[in-house]
Amino acid sequence: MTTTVLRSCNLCEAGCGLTFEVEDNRIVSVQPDEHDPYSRGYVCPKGMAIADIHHDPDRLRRPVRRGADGRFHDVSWEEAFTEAGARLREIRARHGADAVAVYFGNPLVHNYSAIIMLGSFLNALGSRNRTGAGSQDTSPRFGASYYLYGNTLVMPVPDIDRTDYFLCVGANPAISQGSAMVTPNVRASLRAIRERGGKVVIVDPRFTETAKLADEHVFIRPGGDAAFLLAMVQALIDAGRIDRDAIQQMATGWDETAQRLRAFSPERTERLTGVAASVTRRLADEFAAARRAVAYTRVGTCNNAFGTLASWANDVLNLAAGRLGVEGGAMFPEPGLDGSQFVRLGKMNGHDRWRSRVRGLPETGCDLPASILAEEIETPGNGQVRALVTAAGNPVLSTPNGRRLDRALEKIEFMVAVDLYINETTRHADLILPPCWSLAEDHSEPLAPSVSLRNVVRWCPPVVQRAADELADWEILLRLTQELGGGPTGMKWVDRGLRVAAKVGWRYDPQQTLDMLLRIGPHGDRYLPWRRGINLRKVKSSPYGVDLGPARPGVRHRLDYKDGKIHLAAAPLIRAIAELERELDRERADGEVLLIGRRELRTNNSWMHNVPALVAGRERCVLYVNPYDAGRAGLRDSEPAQLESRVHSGVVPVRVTDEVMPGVVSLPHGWGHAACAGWQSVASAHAGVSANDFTDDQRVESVVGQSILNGVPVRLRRAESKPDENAAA
Ligand SMILES: Nc1nc2c(c(=O)[nH]1)N[C@H]1C(S)=C(S)[C@@H](COP(=O)(O)OP(=O)(O)OC[C@H]3O[C@@H](n4cnc5c(=O)[nH]c(N)nc54)[C@H](O)[C@@H]3O)O[C@H]1N2
Ligand SMILES: Nc1nc2c(c(=O)[nH]1)N[C@H]1C(S)=C(S)[C@@H](COP(=O)(O)OP(=O)(O)OC[C@H]3O[C@@H](n4cnc5c(=O)[nH]c(N)nc54)[C@H](O)[C@@H]3O)O[C@H]1N2
Ligand code: SF4
Ligand SMILES: [Mo]
Repeated sequence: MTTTVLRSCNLCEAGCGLTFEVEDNRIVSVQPDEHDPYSRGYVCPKGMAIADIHHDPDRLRRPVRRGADGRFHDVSWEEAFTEAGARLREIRARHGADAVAVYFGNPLVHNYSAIIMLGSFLNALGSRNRTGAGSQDTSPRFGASYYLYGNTLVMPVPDIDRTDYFLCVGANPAISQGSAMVTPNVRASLRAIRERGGKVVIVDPRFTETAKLADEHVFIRPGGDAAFLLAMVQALIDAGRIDRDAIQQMATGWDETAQRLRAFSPERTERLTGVAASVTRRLADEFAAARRAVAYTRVGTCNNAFGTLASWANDVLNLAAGRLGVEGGAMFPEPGLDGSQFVRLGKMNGHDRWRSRVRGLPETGCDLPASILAEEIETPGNGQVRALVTAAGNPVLSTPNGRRLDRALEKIEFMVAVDLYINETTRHADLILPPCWSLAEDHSEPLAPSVSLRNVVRWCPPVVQRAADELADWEILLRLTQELGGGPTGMKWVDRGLRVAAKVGWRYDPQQTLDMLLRIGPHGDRYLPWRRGINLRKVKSSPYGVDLGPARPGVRHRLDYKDGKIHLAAAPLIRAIAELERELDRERADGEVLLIGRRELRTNNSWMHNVPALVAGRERCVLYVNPYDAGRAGLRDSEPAQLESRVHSGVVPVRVTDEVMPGVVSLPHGWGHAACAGWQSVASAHAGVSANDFTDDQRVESVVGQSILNGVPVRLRRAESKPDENAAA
């Protein structure tokens, strides 16, 4: 019998609607859901391939242990948990909790039950050495939000479906589908802006797929964004186009901010940004004159020099132009499932409450920057990291100077990975604990609602039933938590109660926590039967979820600050402005070349490369080089180049194109799969090289210490050998 299951895709924030046909617990087809009220039939190639992960013969089905010969052998779940628990407890007892580091990757952000249980696991473990993908894409945004609004997870979201002027800096939503901006079918939304007479402006060192859909594209030197955005605000001040009422009503610290901004005239910032002063002034005029306008910065500005300042400057620009908290501007979601409440409850709301041992980099929202991992493992002394737990992450390919981490992991005492595959990182693990693929679990986006102006809470059932011996991510994390003496909620008295209840057959399920978060959230029923608010039962009763209506204008209702104001002039930001000012006049080396990244529609960070449909066709791991730089280095199209940074020299295939600006080269991240030849047959046949072999773990952003993955100084010359396919270790 064929059954149909509706479900939103959990591979990225867009959450497109998919329709699955299932026969005898086998997925026989995946189609776009034309009836989904939000995505209306839009999906991307990754979503269409989501079931291929489920069917992939290379995906791990059973826990495995690495033998002395480097090969992996099946073990039972019981053996695996007992061994993992014993080793982690032993290392913690001998060297303290910080000796066990934890890295959690991007897919967990789309998995509510895993993220809830990760919190309990971290609680039970008690290590301050925790880090993850968030410290490579969003920590600067979290830091800016923490200081501006008092909460890391209060983020303004561009109201692109109502704006008339979209200034998009350092994001490529036509490919990424939008980050910290839930917008199903971004391309349609961009087209609609232009159709209603509005304008789309893209500021990017590459003429991107999004730029091709825009009215105007402006090249900017990597790392120039904070200066550019501050110059935009200064241009508004010069032109007398500041919305003083909005600033006065909403914020404190404007006078100090304005005083600091004087150094950032469009003329003075020109050298750092590469954006002509006349262009900056014209864009500022257009931004002020448009009926509705919004500025938006994302990952290209975040994993970059001055990333926190750029996120901050973006909000200052919106505020100063009267575009913050208004329709068609940058608005604040008040989600049914409220991430800002989650971080408050979990005591995650903060910055710089502790620092890493070796380099003294600060935590942001409880996470340390991922670039600390290798040095914390290598550097002897009190607090040295001896064990690592990874969950849904691949830091060897996704964090800077990946080869150093690769070498460090060879020597680590003990490592456990919760992952679907044996990959460049998990191949170092003593134990790999594979969850069932997410389609065998229920689904509700835990964090996307916090960055979505369409305030929808949706819950989706599993598409297939998992096999009897499979476990979900949350169950694996719960078992590890229990091995460390903790329980599912992380609250001692509740967990004690749950243990008693378990004796009479009552079973904990993360849906209970989800229900609780919905009920105590901004739209919840507060457990009062007479209240109209939401709970999980109501959410479940409708296949497309509950629509809680449009975002409210204003910002006050989203602030954690008691004075009800946005705080503009926090000390770390003021220090960063001073630092950036010094940078404005720094001489740059002649012929400087900066490496940036690239995402493509058929890639998802470092994984999904084992799906044949997603790696078919032209080679994707190619270095884009401007004809000017190619000429200087004597490079020709389709020939290999020797690419060299402070940390690595390797051979990469070249494409000569004026899509990138002179002085900038672009290589996508997430490739470099040669080391997985025995374990991922498809990915290793399309190995490519890892961009993060070249990025530098010692160069970090100054406020939150995030990895600088874009704007890495490199040298180029003709290569003698063939592309080196990353013959790792
Ligand atoms: N140079 C450069 N580097 C970058 C970036 C860049 O722009 N340039 N971008 C950065 C960004 S934004 C990010 S988010 C990071 C991503 O970096 P990571 O989060 O470290 O890595 P991913 O490539 O997303 O790897 C996801 C891993 O999770 C596994 N996995 C997938 N689904 C599941 C699941 O449901 N459960 C479990 N347990 N495992 C699962 C996959 O097998 C894979 O091993 O990379 C960063 N690195
Ligand atoms: N297809 C696909 N979609 C994805 C992902 C994927 O791997 N593949 N990953 C997902 C994840 S984890 C994330 S975090 C989001 C990220 O989504 P986005 O925030 O849209 O990030 P990117 O697509 O990396 O685009 C960043 C842009 O910044 C540009 N850039 C680089 N350096 C600079 C700079 O200094 N200044 C400026 N102004 N621009 C710069 C790059 O050329 C690039 O066009 O995408 C998500 N969606
Ligand atoms: S854009 Fe693609 S990956 Fe993202 S939710 Fe939609 S179908 Fe899934
Ligand atoms: Mo990301």
